[in-house]
Amino acid sequence: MMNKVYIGLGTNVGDRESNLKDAISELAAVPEIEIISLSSIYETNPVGYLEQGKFLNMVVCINTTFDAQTLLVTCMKIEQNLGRKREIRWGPRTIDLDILLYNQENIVTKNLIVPHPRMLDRAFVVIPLVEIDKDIILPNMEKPIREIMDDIPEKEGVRIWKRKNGEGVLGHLES
Ligand code: A4P
Ligand code: MG
Repeated sequence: MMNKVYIGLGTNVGDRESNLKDAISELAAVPEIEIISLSSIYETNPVGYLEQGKFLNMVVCINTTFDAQTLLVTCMKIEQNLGRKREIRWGPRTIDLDILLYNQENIVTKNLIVPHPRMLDRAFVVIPLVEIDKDIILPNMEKPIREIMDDIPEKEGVRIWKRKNGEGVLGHLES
C-alpha cells in the first residue's frame, strides 16, 4: 500500500544546505521511498530556544510503502548518520526529521504522534507545507491550513532562502 507522507526538515549546525541535501539524498536512496515534491528552502528564526543560530527549514512530500513506525526508524537512522558525520559533542542537532502527516491518519503511540503535535504553531512548518500543497488539510479539520494562516504565529521569522525552481523535483538542491 502506498502512503503519502509529509516530512519537515530542520538544521542549524554546520553546512546547513548540505545537511538538507544529504538528508534528502538518503531518503531518496531508500527503495521504499519515492520523493514526490520539495518546498523551497526557508531561513527561519529559532523557535523555543532562542540562543541558537538560525535554521534552514523545508518540507518534503514522499510516497512510501513503509508503515509509520518503520518510517520513523528510517528517519532516526538518517538523523544519526548525518549527526555522526559532523557533531563532535552533544548540542543543537545537525538535522531534524519530523513526520508531519501520514495520509490522513491520527497516530498516537509511545514514540510517534501524527499529525506532529506542534506543527500548527510553527510557521517554519506551515509555510513550506502550504507551498507544496496549497489544499493541504489536517485529519479532523474542516478547512485547509491555508485558510487559518492568520492564526499561525511568527510568520515574519520565516523567509525564502533558496527558491524552488521549475527544473524537476530536486532542481534547486543540485548545484
Ligand atoms: N516523535 C513523536 N512524534 C514524532 C513525529 N511525528 N515525527 C518522537 C518525528 N518524531 C516524533 O524527537 C524526539 C522524539 O519525538 C523522537 O524520539 C520520536 O520518537 P527528536 O527529534 O529526537 O527531539 P527534538 O527535535 O529535540 O524534540 P522535538 O520535540 O521534536 O523538537 P521539535 O519540536 O522538533 O523542535 N526553530 C526553527 N526555526 N526551526 C526548527 O526546525 N526545531 C526545533 C526542535 C526547535 N526550534 C526550531 C526548530
Ligand atoms: Mg524532532
